[in-house]
Amino acid sequence: KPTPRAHSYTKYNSWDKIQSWIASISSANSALISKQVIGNTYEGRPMTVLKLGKRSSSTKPAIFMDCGIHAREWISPAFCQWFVKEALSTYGSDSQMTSLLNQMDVFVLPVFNIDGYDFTHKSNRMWRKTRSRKSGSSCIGADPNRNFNAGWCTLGASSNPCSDTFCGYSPESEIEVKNVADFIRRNKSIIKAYITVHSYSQLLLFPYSYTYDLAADHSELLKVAQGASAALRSLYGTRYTSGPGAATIYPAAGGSDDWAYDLGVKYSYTFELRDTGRYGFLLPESQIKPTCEETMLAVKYIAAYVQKN
Ligand code: ING
Ligand code: ZN
Repeated sequence: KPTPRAHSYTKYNSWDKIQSWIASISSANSALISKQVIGNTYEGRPMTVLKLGKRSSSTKPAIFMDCGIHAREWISPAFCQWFVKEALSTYGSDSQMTSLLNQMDVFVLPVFNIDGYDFTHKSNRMWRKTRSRKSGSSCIGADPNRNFNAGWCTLGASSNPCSDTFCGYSPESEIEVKNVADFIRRNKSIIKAYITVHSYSQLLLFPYSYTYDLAADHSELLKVAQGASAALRSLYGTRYTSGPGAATIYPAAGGSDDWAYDLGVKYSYTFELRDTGRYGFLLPESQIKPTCEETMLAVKYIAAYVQKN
């Protein structure tokens, strides 16, 4: 058995490293973490959701968070790893984290689009989509954030399989999307918030992106987003803009946050992490720590709000 080496939270880890980390962190913290495979990716890699929270005799409400929907947005999986580490290391000392994990569970999917993420490490750093194939097209993959069943393929998405925003052949045609949607549907009664982490642009978005119509909970979603952005900014002065996706970034149908919201998950947010374009997807590793630290404040702000509401 090889000597275990410490996991680095300030590097962009390969899928192989993240997979070993998932196994070791959950076996070393069995009082606070359990894991479950929600299905396999197109290429057969296991999609593992970590459940963080103190064991309880009663059913707890939960928050679901995913990272790495898009392959090239490397800061996103780095944040999910950071979040898990911070949750474990501050449980028992940070009163907010302790109370959160006592009262709620947080489901974390560290890498949603594992096949794509692996491909960006081995072949094409700028790949965005999944890696699924279909006979009749030589182009590979669909955009998982256009493949959810929310105004599917009506706006800001392409029906051309060669496009980077290809919506797929049908809603949930991508197995990764189906696995996550099935998990959230199965746990619909306990999931109170959905958080999905992307990069870049420094935005905190909420529904809708598939229409310019305002969500029924627009003012509350905006108020919470603005509070979270202020918390984030308090650490290093990083400025985030909050608003509904369509008006704030661009109209785009088939996104996960819109789908979760329409399913009934009221607090549904998309983060677009650092930066605003200087490095873009190629954010230097030196920015992993400050980006994750400030993002923790925003996620904890949302979690605390959801916990008391
Ligand atoms: N941005 C998101 C994208 O999928 C988005 C923006 C958010 C679209 C929510 C739809 C719904 O295009 C990035 N950087 O991926
Ligand atoms: Zn993205």
